[in-house]
Amino acid sequence: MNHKAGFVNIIGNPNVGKSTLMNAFVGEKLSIITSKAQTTRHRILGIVNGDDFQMVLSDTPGIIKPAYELQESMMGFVKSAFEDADVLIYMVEIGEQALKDEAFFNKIKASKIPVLLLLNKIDKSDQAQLESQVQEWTSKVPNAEIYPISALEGFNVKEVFNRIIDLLPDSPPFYPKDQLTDKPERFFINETIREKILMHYKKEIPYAVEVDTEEFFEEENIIRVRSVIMVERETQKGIIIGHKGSALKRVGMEARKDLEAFFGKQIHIELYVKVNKNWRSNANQLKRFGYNN
Ligand SMILES: Nc1nc2c(ncn2[C@@H]2O[C@H](COP(=O)(O)OP(=O)(O)OP(=O)(O)O)[C@@H](O)[C@H]2O)c(=O)[nH]1
Ligand SMILES: [Mg+2]
Repeated sequence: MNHKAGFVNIIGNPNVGKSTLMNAFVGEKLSIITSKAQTTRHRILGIVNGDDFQMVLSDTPGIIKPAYELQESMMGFVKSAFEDADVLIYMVEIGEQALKDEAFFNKIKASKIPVLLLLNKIDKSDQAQLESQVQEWTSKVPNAEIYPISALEGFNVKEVFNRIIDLLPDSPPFYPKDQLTDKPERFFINETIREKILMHYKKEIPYAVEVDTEEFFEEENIIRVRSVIMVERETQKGIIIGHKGSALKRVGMEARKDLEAFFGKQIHIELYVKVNKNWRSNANQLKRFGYNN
C-alpha cells in the first residue's frame, strides 16, 4: 500500500481563522481561538493520521510587522513554515486586501510548491461579494487554487482536506501514528489560561502576558498544576487579579473547565501572578518560554 505524508503549513494575516481551520481538521482544540489578533504565538503541529496518510498541519502566528522581540520570534515561526512545507495554505478572509508583509506575499506568489488560497468566513458574505473576491485573488495569486470556505461552519472544509491528501507526496509517516501534536501537556495548559486572559482583559494586557506552568503532576484521577501568569508591570498585576481576586478566579475556573474536557480528567489549577519586567523584549526570557528560533 502506498503511504502519503507531508507538511501542510497554514499562514496568513492575524485573525483570519487559521487556528479554527487547523482545529477543524484535527478534530481537537489544539490551538486557542479568540476574536483578537495575535492569539497564536507559536508554530503548533496538528497531526491527522489515516491508514495510508499522515497530514502534519502547522498553525502559525498571523503575519505582522514585528515591533518587539516576541513578535520577531513569532515571525521566525512563520518563516520556518515556508521552509518545510509540502503544501502551503494561504488563508485570507472576506474583505481583506493583502498580506501585511510584502516579502511574505511575494514568497507565496513565487512558491514552487502547491498553494491553496482559502477565502475564509464566507458565511459573512453574499454571492456577489464572493464572486468579486474570488476574481480579485485569482489575479493577485495566479499560482494558487482558490477555495471559498467557512472554517467555523465547516463549509468546504472536507473538500479542502481531500484536496490536500491528493497533493501529499508519497512518504512514510514522520511521527508515530498515534501522535496528535508536537507540544507537551504544559503547553496546552499555558495556552488555555492565555485564551481566557485574551477574552477577559482589554487593550495591552493580554499582549503583556505569558503563562508558564511550573508544576504538572498527573495522578490517577486528577492532574494538579501550578501556573504563573507573567505580566510586565505592577499595575498589570493588579488588573489581572481584580477586586478581591475575582478576575483571576474567573480565569482559573474557565481554564479548568476547558482543560478537564481536553484531558478527560479532573484538574486542579493553582494560579499565581508575577511581574517579569519587559519579558517580551528579553532574549533570555523569550528562550525560556519557547520562543527560540
Ligand atoms: N464568521 C466566521 N468567523 C470565523 C470563521 N473562522 C474563524 N472565525 C472567527 O475569527 C476569529 C479568529 O479566529 P482564529 O482561528 O483565532 O484566527 P487566527 O488566524 O488563528 O488568528 P491569530 O492566531 O491571531 O493569527 C475567531 O473569533 C473565530 O471564531 C468563519 O469561517 N466564519
Ligand atoms: Mg491562531
